[in-house]
Amino acid sequence: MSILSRRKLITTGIVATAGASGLVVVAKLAKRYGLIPPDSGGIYGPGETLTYAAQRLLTRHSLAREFSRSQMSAKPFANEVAPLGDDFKTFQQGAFADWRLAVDGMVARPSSFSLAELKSFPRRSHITMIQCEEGWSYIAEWTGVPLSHVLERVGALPQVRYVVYRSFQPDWWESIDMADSLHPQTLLTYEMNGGELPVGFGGPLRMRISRQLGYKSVKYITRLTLTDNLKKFGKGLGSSSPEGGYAWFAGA
Ligand SMILES: Nc1nc2c(c(=O)[nH]1)N[C@H]1C(S)=C(S)[C@@H](COP(=O)(O)O)O[C@H]1N2
Ligand SMILES: [Mo]
Repeated sequence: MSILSRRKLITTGIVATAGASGLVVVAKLAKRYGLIPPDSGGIYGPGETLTYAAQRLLTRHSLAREFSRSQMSAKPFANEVAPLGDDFKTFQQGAFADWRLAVDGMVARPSSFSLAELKSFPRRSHITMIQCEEGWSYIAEWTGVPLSHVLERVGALPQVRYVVYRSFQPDWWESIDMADSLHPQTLLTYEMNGGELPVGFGGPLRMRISRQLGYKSVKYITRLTLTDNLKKFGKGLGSSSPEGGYAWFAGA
């Protein structure tokens, strides 16, 4: 949590310097521009709103730092995941030929894509750092199709405000706003460091969110749902993270 709490400290510092009137301005702006995060209730709620609103007002289009090839980590660390089970093994034995990405919700054309189809779409790579909330990090090259391209392809409706993404592991699901969904570094990745994305790192398909902590980069993606309202998903807090005590917005 160190990065998050440091960020909160900085944002809180800015606001403290700006004085009480500054806080009122941020709250008003947040409301006016719909910058209230789904986990804005509870004791950390005002802090979450402040962090999210300030970030979106100041850095909506900013890029995560990209590194050079020589800075890539020699030994990236794959965080352990819960056992994937026999159904996953069956997919794996078939070289994931049967893996599908379903796209539904507020779209003109609900769709389902194979990996081969996703790989035939425009591809982008970036060498960025992934940081776990527990403190460790590594730098790797990620390659995949920009999420924005998939959204365009399925005909995202103009009312869409969030993309919910789900994993083969039902306990792992997240959502992001349109600033991140349309962000050029947000990729549905299928390659890492120039090779196939290993299962340990989320293969065959992993959402890579470059500007947020590692837990937003969910592994084993199976479904995207476009929505204007996060209340109907899980406990209504936007993702599984706030249900476990972590922030929905994890700007790193
Ligand atoms: N499906 C799934 N996605 C996941 C996780 C997980 O356990 N299952 N762990 C998350 C966490 S907490 C982090 S920090 C990163 C770790 O990424 P890495 O294994 O590439 O280091 O993946 C995230 N995505
Ligand atoms: Mo993590």
